Amino acid sequence: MSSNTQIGRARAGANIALIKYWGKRSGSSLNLPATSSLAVTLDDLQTTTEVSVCADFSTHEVRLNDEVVDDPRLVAFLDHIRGLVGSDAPFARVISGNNFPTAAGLASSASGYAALTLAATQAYGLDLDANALSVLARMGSGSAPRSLWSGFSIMHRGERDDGLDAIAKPLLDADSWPLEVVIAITAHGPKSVSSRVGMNHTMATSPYYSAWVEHNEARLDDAAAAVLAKDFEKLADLSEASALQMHASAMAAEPGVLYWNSATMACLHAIRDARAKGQGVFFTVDAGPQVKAICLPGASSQVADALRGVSGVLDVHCTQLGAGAERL
Ligand code: 2P0
Repeated sequence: MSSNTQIGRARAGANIALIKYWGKRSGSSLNLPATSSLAVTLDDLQTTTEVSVCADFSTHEVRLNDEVVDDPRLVAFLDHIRGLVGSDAPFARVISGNNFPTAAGLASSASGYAALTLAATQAYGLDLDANALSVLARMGSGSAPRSLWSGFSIMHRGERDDGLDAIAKPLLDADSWPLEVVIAITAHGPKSVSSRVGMNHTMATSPYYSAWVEHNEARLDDAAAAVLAKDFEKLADLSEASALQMHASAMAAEPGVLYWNSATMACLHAIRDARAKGQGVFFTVDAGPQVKAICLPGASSQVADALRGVSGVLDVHCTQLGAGAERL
């Protein structure tokens, strides 16, 4: 490798939204979300990324989990960062790895673009503040800015056309309320419909889409207050409603976007049953068939045992809340 190679390295945890993002503001190419969202960053599901930039490279090249990826979205993202440096800036080589399944409904694009944002800006020598990093990460993936922060964060939809206020802000760090997360894997392999395709199709065809946006936005302030007050029951009610209404809007699209399988539904009932018996747990489901159970500190091992016993559950992972993305 040439001696004028510059390298950046970073890691980021996946995040799980409790108040969901599903849909974009129309009429913009800046990937602006239609709704604000509130999420928790996870400790154990990590992306680690190294970016090298060098005048000898004639194109961008990306390797994910040891395989070359030909993804126009990733190339456009790298080109955008390169353009911030100058039209004669060098190309980048990216080596990235997830310690968890990619594109399976476990928020790999969030941790991926958060880690890539930090590593690429370091390699290109760009000194950006937290808000500018958020803007950049959002261009890659609307959920990615949330992974820049520890514990609980809010991704604001923003009002400006230039997207400079569509950024994530920290709400409460992981140590201040160490909730636990149990993930029930109900299918292996990538999901059938990507988040981006699923949300665009919902926007275009679902009669419930506008109701979803209106109700979800109204819920965000209450959820943020519940986090700050550590009011688990309130957060549970708001989060389950957000997840179910997101999926209801997607299912009502034409044709309907159906991410769940029968084990997904069985897990939701198991978690409802556990909660009815007094356990501190609630569910959320993202764009895929996996179920995430959010648990009060100390409650996850009992919840994990219950989910292991659900027919169709293939695997169960437990994780704590984690730190925000960082350079290595
Ligand atoms: C969320 N999801 O709030 C929601 C719930 C999936 C279901 O954010 O198009 O991969 O790259 O901005 O960030 C997934 O959306 O979508 C997502 P793009 P992204 O976690």
